[in-house]
Amino acid sequence: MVQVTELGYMGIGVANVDEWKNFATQIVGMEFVDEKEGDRCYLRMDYWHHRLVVHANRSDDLEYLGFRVAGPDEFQQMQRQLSAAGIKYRVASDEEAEERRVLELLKLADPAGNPVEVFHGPEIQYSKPFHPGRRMHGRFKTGTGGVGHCIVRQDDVPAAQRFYTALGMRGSVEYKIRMGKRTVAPVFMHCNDRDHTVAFGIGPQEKRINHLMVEVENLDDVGMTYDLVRHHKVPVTITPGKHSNDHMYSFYMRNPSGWVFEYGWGGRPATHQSEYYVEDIYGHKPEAGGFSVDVAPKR
Ligand code: MBD
Ligand code: FE
Repeated sequence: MVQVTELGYMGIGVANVDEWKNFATQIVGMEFVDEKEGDRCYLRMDYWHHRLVVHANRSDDLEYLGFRVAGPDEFQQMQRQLSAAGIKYRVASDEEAEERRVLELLKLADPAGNPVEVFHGPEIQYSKPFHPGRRMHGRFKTGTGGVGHCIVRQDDVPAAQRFYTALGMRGSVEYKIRMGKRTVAPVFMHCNDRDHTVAFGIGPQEKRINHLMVEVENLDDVGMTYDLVRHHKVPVTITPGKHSNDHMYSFYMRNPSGWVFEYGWGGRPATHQSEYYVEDIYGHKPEAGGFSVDVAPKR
């Protein structure tokens, strides 16, 4: 079975590009690149041409998730694998692949309709070292773990689990959290050493995306970012704490689109065996809006 190897890039739609530029560079520490394409800009975290594409389209939500496969053979094999699983996809045109700065590209959607792309061959700019938007002690921890992880909306969790398994991921329920009469049992999927790359099953969500987690190599960058967030009064949705599954020390803050960034350090590698937890190690208390899982189900 061929596997996706990482969340390589993500597209987001935003209403206020200036506010996003300020947030991404001055709060998060990403590098902002404007190539004068008019309707989009880029955010860098490492040598890649970009890790986030910021589309000026007012959606204030996820536009697509870009999953990498190793090369041309895996790209062909993935198409056979998707067909065998009954998943519809489209091979993107050369222009569409170039638009994403990749060699080849597939376009599909997960069971909740979140746009998904599978690609190989990203443009890596080794002549253009990452230049953080503001001082950083270290760097973003991307590498083989990709951009980070995200929690996305799914209304049929088993269907979503089957879909991401067909992409070559593994995973299962990792928490059973009591919320009054309800139990929330989110599923966490991984495809590399990062504990999870995509997770879902936290209940109804207004947006496609709940949060994107980015990881830094130096704990002091979490501390410095937290001070910046408090100084600039960015809403903290979850206070600093440590997760039971990936052992990540992190906090969560609201971004200008109203969804959330998780800023973490010290994640442990995926265990590759299933476990579940009923609470985190410490911290992670809800503040401005919390986990957004305490809303009543819509149906
Ligand atoms: C995570 O990264 C996370 O966001 C949640 C809600 C639980 C465990 C790990
Ligand atoms: Fe997370």
